[in-house]
Amino acid sequence: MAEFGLYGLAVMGQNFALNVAEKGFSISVCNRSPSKVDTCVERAEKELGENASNLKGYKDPAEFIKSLAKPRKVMFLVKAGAPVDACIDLFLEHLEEGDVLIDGGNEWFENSVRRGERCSEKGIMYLAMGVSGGEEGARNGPSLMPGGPREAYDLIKPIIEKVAAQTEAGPCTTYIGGPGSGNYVKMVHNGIEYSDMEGIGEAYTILKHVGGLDNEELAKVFSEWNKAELDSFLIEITAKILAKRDTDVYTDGGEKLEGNESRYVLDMVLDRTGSKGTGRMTVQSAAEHGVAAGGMSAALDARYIASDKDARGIMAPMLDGPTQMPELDKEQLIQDVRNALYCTKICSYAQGLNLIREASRQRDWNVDLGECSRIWLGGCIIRAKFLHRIKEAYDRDPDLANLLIDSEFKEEIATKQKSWRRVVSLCAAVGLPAPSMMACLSYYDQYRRETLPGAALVQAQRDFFGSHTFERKDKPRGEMYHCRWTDKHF
Ligand code: NBP
Repeated sequence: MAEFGLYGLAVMGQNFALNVAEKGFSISVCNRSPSKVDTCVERAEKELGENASNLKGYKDPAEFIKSLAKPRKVMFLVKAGAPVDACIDLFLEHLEEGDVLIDGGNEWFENSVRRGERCSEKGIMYLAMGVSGGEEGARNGPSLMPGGPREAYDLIKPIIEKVAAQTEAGPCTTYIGGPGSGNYVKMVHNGIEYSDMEGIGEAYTILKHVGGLDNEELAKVFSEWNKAELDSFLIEITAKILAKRDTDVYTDGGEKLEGNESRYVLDMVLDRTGSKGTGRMTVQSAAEHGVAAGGMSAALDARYIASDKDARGIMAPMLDGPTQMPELDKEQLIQDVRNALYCTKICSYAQGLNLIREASRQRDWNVDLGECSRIWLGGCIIRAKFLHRIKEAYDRDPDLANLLIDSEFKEEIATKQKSWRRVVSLCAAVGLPAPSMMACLSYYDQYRRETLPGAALVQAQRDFFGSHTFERKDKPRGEMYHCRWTDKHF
């Protein structure tokens, strides 16, 4: 009898299944299209050596379920949305009270809450577990974010703690909280990923256009940055991308393009960015929770404008603006951009973590933000050394209102902000877009000001046209006033 079952053997499922088997657990696998079962078993034979026998393929879902030890633990990694409901329909009739169903997809958290309720009517425990790290993470150790009944988590804990990425701070998994919390934390992880990537894209643009750095120089700069405070997976791969010559490129069908060693592949990549929806969901959710997420929403907008390449082609020649780039001290510019990127990064994480905290508060998930930061240290796309420091910040003060006021991060921004302001001013002056750096600086400056005169004016405008009332500085908070602004008001 197998200890674990996995249904859905596309990119993520196959790799996750091989990972489970490699860590010494017996696993049964199954997929809607039977050919993927054969592929997975073949891969196990090729890649797992003596552990290959841990993995067994089944083409019939009923046989698949029968092969599992009770209480059964069945995970599916299928396309989010209707396919997940289809899987639940398929499995509920075969499962018994006390069994555990686990959805590892990028699902909207409220769907998981609904599915959890449906499963619990039959005594089946439902976990929704965010899996980060893409194909490579799934195969060698992802970051795993499970949410749902604690009892179900305890049943799979020994397996997922081995399968997850391992760091000095422990396996990259923890119990996140109640139903939906795992999806939510994974979703915000992806929102942060959007802003991290956008910030790096902005740094690259500035160094290329203003600094005039060529790809080799840029690759060196990013490699250098990867040795200190910016040390992260995304900076590491950026250095590699920058240095990669235009070879080893294939069509979607696997046909190799003729290589060209004299140029870089990045210079041939069209500036049209795609997105799959988790960034949009994060920004939507931030708006619904009333949490500022300017870094992430700037990154999302940047993707939309990037994907609107045709419109840019039409509008660019019509819109006026500066075109000359100034002569600047290259080394100073590199240092300034580095600092600006780091400050932007701190703000993006502050926004993402505050969003998780607010969602957690509203749903009593009790998510530990320090633990969230810890389990993102490995396996996932936003893995970064500075997450250790975020973890320490929440260890120092679990009720920390905002990362920006943690003693260490506060001090760092204080020393680096001159650079950040120089970079943002420079971009505004030369007409280079830097939406996330600019949005994050505004976020910082808004929290830096106890008094926001513009906010008072907006509230007065609301009262003028909509009688929305206002509080007064000279009266207790919560007491509302209305002005008869003109003789037409009453
Ligand atoms: P896909 O998201 O491309 O889904 C393909 C799988 O879903 C196949 O196994 C397919 O079966 C199955 N499926 C579909 Br489509 N409709 C089904 C149905 N009605 N009933 C049963 N099975 C159905 O796979 P993926 O890229 O491996 O991703 C899996 C999950 O993990 C997704 O939620 C994704 O968002 C998430 N995720 C992906 C990544 C990544 O890097 N790809 C990273 C992190 C998370 P078939 O073989 O019969 O068509």
